[in-house]
Amino acid sequence: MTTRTLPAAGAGLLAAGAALATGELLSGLSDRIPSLVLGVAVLFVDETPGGIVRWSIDTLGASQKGVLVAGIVVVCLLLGAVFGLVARRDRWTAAAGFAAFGLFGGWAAARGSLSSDVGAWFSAVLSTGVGIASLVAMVKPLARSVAVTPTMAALDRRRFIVAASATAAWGLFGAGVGRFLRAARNVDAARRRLAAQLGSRTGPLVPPSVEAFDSIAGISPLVTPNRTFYRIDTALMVPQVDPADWTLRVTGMVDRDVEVTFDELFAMERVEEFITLQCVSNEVGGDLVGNALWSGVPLRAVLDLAGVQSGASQIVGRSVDGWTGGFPTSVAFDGRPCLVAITMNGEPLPVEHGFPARLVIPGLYGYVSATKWLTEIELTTLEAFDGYWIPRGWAKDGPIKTGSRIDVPRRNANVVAGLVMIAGVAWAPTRSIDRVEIRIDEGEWHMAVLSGVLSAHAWVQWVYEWQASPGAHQVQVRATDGEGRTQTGAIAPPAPSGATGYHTATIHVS
Ligand SMILES: Nc1nc2c(c(=O)[nH]1)N[C@H]1C(S)=C(S)[C@@H](COP(=O)(O)O)O[C@H]1N2
Ligand SMILES: [Mo]
Repeated sequence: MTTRTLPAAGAGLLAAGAALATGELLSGLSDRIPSLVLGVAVLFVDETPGGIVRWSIDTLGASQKGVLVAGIVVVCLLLGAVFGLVARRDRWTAAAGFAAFGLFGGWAAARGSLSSDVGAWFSAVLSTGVGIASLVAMVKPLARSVAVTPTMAALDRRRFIVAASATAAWGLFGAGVGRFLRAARNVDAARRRLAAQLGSRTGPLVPPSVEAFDSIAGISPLVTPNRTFYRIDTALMVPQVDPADWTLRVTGMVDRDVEVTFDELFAMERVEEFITLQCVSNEVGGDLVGNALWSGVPLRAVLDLAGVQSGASQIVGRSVDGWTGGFPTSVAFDGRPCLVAITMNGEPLPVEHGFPARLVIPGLYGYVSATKWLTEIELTTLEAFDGYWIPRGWAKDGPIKTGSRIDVPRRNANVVAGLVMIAGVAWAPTRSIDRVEIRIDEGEWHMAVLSGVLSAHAWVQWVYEWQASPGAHQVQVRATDGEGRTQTGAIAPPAPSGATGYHTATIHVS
């Protein structure tokens, strides 16, 4: 360990930071240039075995993305430090290390379908160049300072400090400005314009004829507000899709390929429906489920423009970032309101929920059906293509299982003996809910009272008034769908086709 170990490692770290920041700055300057860091992150999500991705999505949720990106940056900086140490002896090897890294970043970013390959490689070459140049500028004076006079050593020290400061400043500038520019290039303005075009809704979302139990403290509202609606997707950066540049193509086993612009879609007749959407990863009692009023063009109408060929047994939705989900063609023609949705609860789709258009298919888990940032609908066969999650271990079919959840009292809540409200929601999209029952300490099942019904595809709220006696009690819920089938009490995990079992809450009564 020499006195120059730390400066050399620091030089490498700063050079790597400057290289990454250059990439961020370039990606901020143009839509056509992808972020190298995000490219690597996407590669990671795409190529790790299903279990790891699933684990990170389940356990880290939305913050998973930030953690992944931060991890990649840290690894890059540490590798830069190693290259810095190497550079003391051998600048060529260090430069080759940077180049290899740039190559990897460029390749990862070019794989992504969101921007151009040329943009990715341009960014990779320039970023690598900045990294190598700044490393050399810093290491040169470091390497020389062995065999010179004290005055020259002092001069070299000054040169090192100047080069290191300039590199650090560039890194901070590039990263900061890059992120700022990227944030400024979002589609909020386009979304506001669409909102104005749609006009404001008059009246509440829930029709006056439908009784809601929203006044029960702690119950899930009958309609889930957009800002609290769960979000699940593989997108590391929410795709910013301007309706002006957007088209929807219908391809594959169709009589003619069609491509509709947003204005053309907007001009088509729209329908609206309350539909409960659920993620297959939702645990019993979990919150990856929500109910919204969606409006859009019936999927059928869009398919009819292209003419679906007989034999096309699967409809695949593809997003601008390449994600896919597929379901049987029959679903689009069996009468349920499948939508190419453009609004959610009376507003344009929030950007995280698929602006400007997404699929909403009643009765199917999101992973096989609810393609956000939709850009292509491909007709194919069930055998010929598997959507994103299928090779990662999830079932090919994804019908939503009948579910019910206790919202209040909260788990492990303390309540006072006497009359206690037990309340929650229950859903069986396309089949509707017939009844909800409650049992205490595995006793008899008791009928709960149901709220009004928004649609056969939407959840209902339920409430049961319980005469609670002191002690710890176990409360369970089960629902029966409109076809007379009651939820199973058999416990199954979310993978591969959705969790089952009764939601159970332990309640302490004093
Ligand atoms: N483009 C894209 N669409 C997607 C996904 C995705 O990863 N990418 N995830 C799906 C999954 S698994 C679910 S559960 C729903 C969630 O929709 P939400 O985020 O609007 O609640 O979106 C579906 N659509
Ligand atoms: Mo999901």
